[in-house]
Amino acid sequence: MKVEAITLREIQIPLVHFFETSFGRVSNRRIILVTAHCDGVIGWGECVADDGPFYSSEWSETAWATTRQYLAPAILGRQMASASDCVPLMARIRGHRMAKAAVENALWDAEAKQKQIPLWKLLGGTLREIPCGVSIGIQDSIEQLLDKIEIELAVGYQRIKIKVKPGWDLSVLEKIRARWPRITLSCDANSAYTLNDIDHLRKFDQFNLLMIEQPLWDDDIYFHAELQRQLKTAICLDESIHHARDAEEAIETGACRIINIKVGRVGGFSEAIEVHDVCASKNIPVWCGGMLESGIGRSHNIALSTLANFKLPGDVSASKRYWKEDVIDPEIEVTPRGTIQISDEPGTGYTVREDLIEKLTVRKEVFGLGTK
Ligand code: OSB
Ligand code: MG
Repeated sequence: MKVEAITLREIQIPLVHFFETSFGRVSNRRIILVTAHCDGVIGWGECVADDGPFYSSEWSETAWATTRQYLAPAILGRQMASASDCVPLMARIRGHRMAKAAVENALWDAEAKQKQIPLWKLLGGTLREIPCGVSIGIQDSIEQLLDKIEIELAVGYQRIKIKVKPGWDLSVLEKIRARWPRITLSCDANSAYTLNDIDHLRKFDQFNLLMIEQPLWDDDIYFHAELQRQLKTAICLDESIHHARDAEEAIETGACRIINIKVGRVGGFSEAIEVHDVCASKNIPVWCGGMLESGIGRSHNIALSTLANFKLPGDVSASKRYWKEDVIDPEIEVTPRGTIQISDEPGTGYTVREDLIEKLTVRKEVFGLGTK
């Protein structure tokens, strides 16, 4: 396929409910979307970068600038046998993985549509139904959090993950466990602790958690190994894993027993599959993380979650938990078993609502062969 044009677009959408982590609260999402126009087919990709450099150093503006100045020119007009051929074309550009992922995933989407096969099959997936969990942010009160957990359990979600930080951790977990001693529960610190907190972190062991996600620094692997040696609870790494070599290093040093794969964080589907395969070969289960994506990114997360080593429930949940109206049709729905059923339709199985996206667009730029 040949990339004839790339469209960059920024949409803004309010979340149904604010989402708070140890690094801050968001109420509105500002999302960069990429469309790749290839041989008459349009593929969509979503950049998961946030509206500020808080989860990672990448954010909306760096993604926009890097795509317009480096990524789009690197692939425009290029003939590719498959979407993954864009990886070497963009390799000279260091980092900027979320920006790259949006471009690469748009090409995978286009390729699946062109070949008239489901994206999940093109990625090498096999699972036909994927287990779903929810990530519940820090709330204004513990009572509010307990109410939210009750609602999500009633819907059928298979795993509850709460966000923790110093001051919103042990007492919260204690209340949850007092009410639900047996649910599958995990927590995500988004790097809120240091090794000075080791005695404090050991107290998390009493709650029988499925995992504690990213307790220490976002750029660290080595000291997570030190911490994992002192914890019974499995550590799961999110922020620290940027590519398959990071995954290998984390597994070999014993820094974690579980890995969260976010396709944006690792730079696109090709690298996500590599991370998945490394983990599979070393018997480390993975699950698919979320970044408060619109339906476009979410549908890509669903496709990725069909790979065989996605053994744990992911942060892949229903559209209505995030948006009054999602940008895809049908919206993503979860069965009473807490699963998402995988469609046999070509592409993602969800249609992008271009009319709605047009209404939500606050900025748009088209790069064609003439503008190269
Ligand atoms: O660490 O997994 C995270 C959201 C934004 C940034 C980081 C994270 C998250 C989530 C939400 O946990 C997952 C989702 O429901 O999309
Ligand atoms: Mg996380």
